[in-house]
Amino acid sequence: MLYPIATETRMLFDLNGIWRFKTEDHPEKADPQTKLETDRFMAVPGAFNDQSADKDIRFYTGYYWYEREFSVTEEMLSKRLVLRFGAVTHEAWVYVNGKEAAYHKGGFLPFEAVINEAVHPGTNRVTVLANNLLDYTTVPVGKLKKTVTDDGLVQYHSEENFDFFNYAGIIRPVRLYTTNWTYLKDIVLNNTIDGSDATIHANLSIDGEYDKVIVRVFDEDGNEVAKSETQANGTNINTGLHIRDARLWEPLNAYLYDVKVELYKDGKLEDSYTEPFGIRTVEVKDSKFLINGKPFYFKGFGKHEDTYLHGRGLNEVANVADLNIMKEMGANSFRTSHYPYSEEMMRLSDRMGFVVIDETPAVGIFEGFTVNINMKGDNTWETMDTYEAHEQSLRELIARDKNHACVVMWSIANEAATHQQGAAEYFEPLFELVHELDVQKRPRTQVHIMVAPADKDLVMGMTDVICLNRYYGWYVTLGDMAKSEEEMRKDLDTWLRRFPDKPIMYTEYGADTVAGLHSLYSIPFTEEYQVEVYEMMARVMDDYPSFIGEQTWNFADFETKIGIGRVQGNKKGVFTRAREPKAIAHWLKERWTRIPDFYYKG
Ligand code: GCB
Repeated sequence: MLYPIATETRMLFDLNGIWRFKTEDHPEKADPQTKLETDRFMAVPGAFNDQSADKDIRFYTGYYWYEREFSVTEEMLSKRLVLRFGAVTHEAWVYVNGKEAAYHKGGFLPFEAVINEAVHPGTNRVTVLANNLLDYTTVPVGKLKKTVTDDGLVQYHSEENFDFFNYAGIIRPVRLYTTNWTYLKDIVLNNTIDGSDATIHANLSIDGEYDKVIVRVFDEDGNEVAKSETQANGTNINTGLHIRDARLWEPLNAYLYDVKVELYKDGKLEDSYTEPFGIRTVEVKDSKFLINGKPFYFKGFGKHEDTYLHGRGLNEVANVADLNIMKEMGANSFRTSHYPYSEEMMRLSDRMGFVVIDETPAVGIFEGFTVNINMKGDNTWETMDTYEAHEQSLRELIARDKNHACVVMWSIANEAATHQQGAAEYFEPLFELVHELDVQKRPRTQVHIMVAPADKDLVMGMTDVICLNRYYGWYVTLGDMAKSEEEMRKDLDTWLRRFPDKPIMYTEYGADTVAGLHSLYSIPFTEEYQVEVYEMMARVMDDYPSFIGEQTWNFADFETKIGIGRVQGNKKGVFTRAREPKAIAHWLKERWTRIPDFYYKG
């Protein structure tokens, strides 16, 4: 799905801002015909939870409405008019002037609808009925309880089967855009490199009548460096664009070409769309992760889209600041734990040269998940029914992010019960699907949970990189560094024995740390203890030649559901939620600025 932009042929309008908001006890009687009666307002994009100063809204589970007016001109109506949502968590019905225009389930991916039939010149009304319910058929997974009161009122309680707060609402931008009736539906880009030259391969999907397609590639100075012209040939066109002395997209040294597509009919420009594209290769070979043929070492973080007041809502100031802070620390990468991040963050990562492991929202596929590792369930693949939602999220994620240079690996799930019977049957088709959908054939992983023992795991053999989340010194062997080190080595040795040719990396490790808490004796929750855990783990990581990266948990403290193990959220941040450094930030900066992005392990 194309990102909405304004061009010579496309208009773009912003529907962000203040919307009316209301919770809904009776969705079955929902009537979007009349204007929403409410005195509550919410800013869009943003989660609603932290905007109201009302505990009932903060912890609200159920259905809710958003509504606002927008203007349409005659000129807009003469075009194909599209209403587009960056994301609504988690299930949404969209009405335009009371008529259903779109439906989408899955809270972290975009959807859109053509609304010409529903609007008129002048003032129109867009209404969204949504819910934040998660159960055993959704990704993420939730434990949903439904009770009916004596007077027929349905009340929901949905407990997160994962460790972050279930922020909800219209969390990403809402936009209106136009195209002509002949338009570029999609563009899929890939590249090959031949010596110092490169070829960009473009596959275009086109709707409507056209007789000629021109594709041009511009370098960052605006010079045209390649051009192809193709006569009309159905709804799908493949073209190659040869670039001499191509500049490669490199980690933290990004170079983006602009691929500009023009569709013509009778000499008239019908559509123009520009996609930024970084030329690079990604490959896993001989236990190494190669970017542009060179062994890359991942330094960075698991993150969350989580900031004060915005909740999970798009916060571009935080995004820019976070990437700058990471860069300052010598980091080069992050994982979009535990759901697809905003399109704006992906574009920014392309631009700044951050290397991204792109994760689906498939988190919590583990019956009886708890944050203290004492999981009770062992029957995940019988009790959960997430396959359909999981597959849909993969299709939509790859459709959205396929062209990003920053994306070097797909994470199909975080911490599923990969040691329980049924796991292999569940994952096999998903791993295949990713290869089928991604023309760049990027490596794939499933991020592995510590309680699925290395010798019992049924899925990691399908991955290209063994990504492990490990909490030595925290959930296990707390306070005992010698024992932690021993266990960590034992675990890595088992993986190496099982998969001697696969690279291994940590996608999570860390310790909860309350900023400002200190101790002479380095006890858990103090800043000293966090440093001690990292020191021990770094020593071991450096000992293994096929250990190709360290992404800590977490970049910053973040909100979670309440629980006795959570002190106003998860405190494993290297930074506080306000992005203030803990002692570990200085230690990590020192380590990472010494570690090169390439050839660290030879
Ligand atoms: C994990 C999860 C992550 C949690 C983290 C923790 O393994 O992947 O979502 O926040 O552990 O801190 O418990």
